[in-house]
Amino acid sequence: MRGWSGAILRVDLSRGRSTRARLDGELALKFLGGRGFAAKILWDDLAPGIDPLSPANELVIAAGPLTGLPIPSSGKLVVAAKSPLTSGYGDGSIGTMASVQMRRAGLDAIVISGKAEGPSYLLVEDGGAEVRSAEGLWGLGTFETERRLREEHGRDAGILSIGLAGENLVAYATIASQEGRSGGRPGMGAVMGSKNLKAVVIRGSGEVPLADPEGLRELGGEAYREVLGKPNYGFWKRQGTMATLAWSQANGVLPTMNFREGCFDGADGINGDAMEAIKVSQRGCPHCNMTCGNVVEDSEGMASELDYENVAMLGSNIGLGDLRKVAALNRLADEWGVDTISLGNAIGFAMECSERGLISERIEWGDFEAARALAEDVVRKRGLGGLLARGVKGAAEAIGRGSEGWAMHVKGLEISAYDCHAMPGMALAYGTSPIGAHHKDAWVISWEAASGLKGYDERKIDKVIELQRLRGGLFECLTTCRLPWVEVGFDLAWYPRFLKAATGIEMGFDALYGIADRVYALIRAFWAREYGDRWGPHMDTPPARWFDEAPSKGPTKGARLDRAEYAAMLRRYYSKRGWDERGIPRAETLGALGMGDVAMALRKAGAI
Ligand code: PTT
Ligand code: SF4
Repeated sequence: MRGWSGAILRVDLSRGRSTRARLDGELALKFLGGRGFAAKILWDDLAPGIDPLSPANELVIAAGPLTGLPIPSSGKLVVAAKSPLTSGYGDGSIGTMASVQMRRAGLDAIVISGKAEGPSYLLVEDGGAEVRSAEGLWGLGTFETERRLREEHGRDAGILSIGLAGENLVAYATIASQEGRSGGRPGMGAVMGSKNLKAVVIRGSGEVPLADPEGLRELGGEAYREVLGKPNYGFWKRQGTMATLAWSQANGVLPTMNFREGCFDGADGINGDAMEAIKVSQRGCPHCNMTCGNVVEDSEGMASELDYENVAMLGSNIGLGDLRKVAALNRLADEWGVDTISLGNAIGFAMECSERGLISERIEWGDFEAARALAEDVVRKRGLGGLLARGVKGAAEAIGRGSEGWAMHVKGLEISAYDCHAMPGMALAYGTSPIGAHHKDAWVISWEAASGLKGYDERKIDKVIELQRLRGGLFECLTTCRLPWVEVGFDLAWYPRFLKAATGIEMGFDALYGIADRVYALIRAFWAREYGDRWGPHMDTPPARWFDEAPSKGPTKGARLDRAEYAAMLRRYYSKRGWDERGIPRAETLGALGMGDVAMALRKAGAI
């Protein structure tokens, strides 16, 4: 097989054993890589109902056929497991040298099960894998952990690690790399922590077998030059994702005070221009020539790498308008290995509960010291922080008294940084995202705002599906960064060409969309198998706030979603996807996607 590395490494931490198996050709062709591999492995391996924090759960680290190749922005990996936050399928994408090293080590995926006896890290080197003691690393932040492992294993080792949040099993702990890359929002870091696994270190020395190595090199060179020549390239390099903040404010979709409003009075102080004024350096993922990691000095004198989502959720969403202080919260979240989006939601939720007198703690909007202390309580699971460490859904269930109404999540995963009071298309994207409320699968909002289409127009549904196929399917399975396409207009037509040069296989967009649909249907089946009777359209419905309360100012003043219209839109979405009225893929749909076995399993479980 060309293009794929050709092997999957399985590590059982309980037994301290590892095995290397050949990559199954059918798996590669039907699921491509990355998210596709992860979904298939987790579906096949996990018994329904397992505790996500038990040894029975598996952490899958997966590459795709383009990962780590000399083409634009290919240094990404998918990290996936059953989520401790949502009890459904969870994954994330992380930019890391581990992606390049994994391919050099001849691996397409690493599947980690069991639980090590004590604090450990996994060292993967070419053919071998070894579980080593991490006694001296347990309790350290992700930056220091990585520095120490780098001293031991070399500057270019690929390292994924967890911080305090992962060790303490915070339900939205992430996996970190390179002091500013973080992946696995739905608690992938907690899954590592539950296995006593502090880090994974990967080193390889081989080459990926390619169908046309010379052709790929030439294509890559041409592609890098094309990225450099894009008109938006200069601005992107200056501001990266931070440019989105001014756009969100102008369109009234900037999460403000726990998504109560879509405009923030202090937005100018935390936008891309404000960031540029204090920017000290820039960094990014391997193989990328449009690096977007903007580094600033934070209020505690430390380097912090900023992205839009982080700044919106730890800034406007908690009423904080001082960018250096926002940067300090962001840097601490990276050190502790906790998701900034969920953390910003949790703090905003707590501030609102405090304002309404539902909790005894006083936490004012915009109070940096209180937010910092609360964030530390979350990762150490102390007091109110312990409650918030479950996520806003879990916290609202414990607090009660109507607080579910402002717990901003879908399926238990906190909403990322786009307010949807006036954006039904984006609300549908959040509602139907395969991991819970995340924008990565269908960031339809910029198109929706520019389209001029009103309300619940059918074309919005089609656009959500198209974007899910491209972003959630193509990019997550090829496992490369989607930002060259999204942000500077790098042509999608490059990707089938890269794939042909890497694998020798000609796949057009129809075939690639077919793979995306298969992966989507399988992830749905995973959720349905887990949730049984508790599954239904309510799981795909955004929080009450967007239906019941309207923003008081800005371009979206007075806007709110309509329940009946949203429900009708969701039904149309299900029907277009070949899913039933509960949002579960029909047996014929699964059959047409070559997954008759999945239909049988769902029938046996009584789900269809
Ligand atoms: C991603 C989510 C995002 S999406 C952001 S900022 W964004 C937040 N980043 C966090 C962070 O940082 N630290 C932290 N402790 N928590 C964080 N939580 C949030 O996590 C990221 C970039 C970005 S920046 C985006 S949009 C794109 N996402 C991609 C994707 O999802 N797939 C893909 N094939 N390419 C992508 N390219 C871009 O990558 P999750 P990263 Mg991330 C510090 O992980 O779980 O997917 O959630 O991976 O290496 O940090 O790059 O405005
Ligand atoms: Fe990483 Fe940004 Fe480059 Fe994408 S564009 S690969 S997120 S540095």
